[in-house]
Amino acid sequence: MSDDEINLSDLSDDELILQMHDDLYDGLREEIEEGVNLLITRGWTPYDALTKGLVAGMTIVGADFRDGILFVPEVLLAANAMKGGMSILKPLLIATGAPRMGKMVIGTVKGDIHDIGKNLVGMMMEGAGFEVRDLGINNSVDSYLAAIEAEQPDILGMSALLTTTMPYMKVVIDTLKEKGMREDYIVMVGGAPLNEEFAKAIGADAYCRDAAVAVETAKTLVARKHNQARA
Ligand code: B1M
Repeated sequence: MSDDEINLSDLSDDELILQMHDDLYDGLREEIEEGVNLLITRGWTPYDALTKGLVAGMTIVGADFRDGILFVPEVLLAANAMKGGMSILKPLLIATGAPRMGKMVIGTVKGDIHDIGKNLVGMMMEGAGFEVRDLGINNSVDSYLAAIEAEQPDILGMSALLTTTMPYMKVVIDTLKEKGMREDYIVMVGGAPLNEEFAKAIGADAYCRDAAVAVETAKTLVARKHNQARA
């Protein structure tokens, strides 16, 4: 290690978080993994490590991407570093021993390859006791339909990060309606460019601002669905 290299374990928690934001920005996967491990050994909850260390760092990357300061290759490196950190947190988020809550099929819509947020939602849902079938990115209507027919989930979750791909969610929902299947599933949607109004307009059951909201919404809507089924 050269003299000017930073030893992450020498940093206070606040300094470590700021350093992790820098390391995420620079796409340094190993450093991010080390930072996440350090936070966990210092007693941070996986959720706090995720939101304060990784998600907050990715917000800075997003702003500079928007402003033309960062470009796709750099953002890909940042995304790769983020995934490194998430892979450490995933088993910790899942290992809560939560009771089985229901099942969700989730995927990013056609034309869209953003998957970090969707992966996060999947992890948090698993951590809350949901069984999750992740369809990955770039899903066509047929892909969603095949998965829900095979899996018979309680919830269909769709993610879109682009204003050009978010309308595809309506295509999926309209197809469910045409096939008389819409009422069989709770449809939850999310992604940075969406909002409540959009979700309502396309006929989704709920818009989820983030992964924590997705979990709470899923719990509420699944409980309501099961109560209706019993009535
Ligand atoms: Co893209 N990209 N990108 N990108 N990218 C955005 C989305 C953008 C806002 C950047 C910007 O300009 N500021 C912009 C979209 C603008 C717009 O549509 N108006 C943009 C663009 C333009 C593009 C390209 C077109 C760039 C280009 O090629 N010129 C291209 C498109 C590729 C494609 O999809 N066809 C592109 C490519 C990429 C990379 C491949 C480089 C990379 C993706 C890597 C990956 O995902 N594996 C990338 C990234 C990383 C981003 C930003 C910087 C970060 C996204 C992210 O991971 N955020 C993003 C800027 C931003 O969003 N601020 C940007 C962190 C994540 C935790 O948050 O995904 O919002 P998020 O998920 C949250 C909530 O939204 C919610 O919960 C999550 C967790 O809390 N949520 C759900 C998400 N999905 C949900 C589903 C649910 C519920 C909740 O279901 C129930």
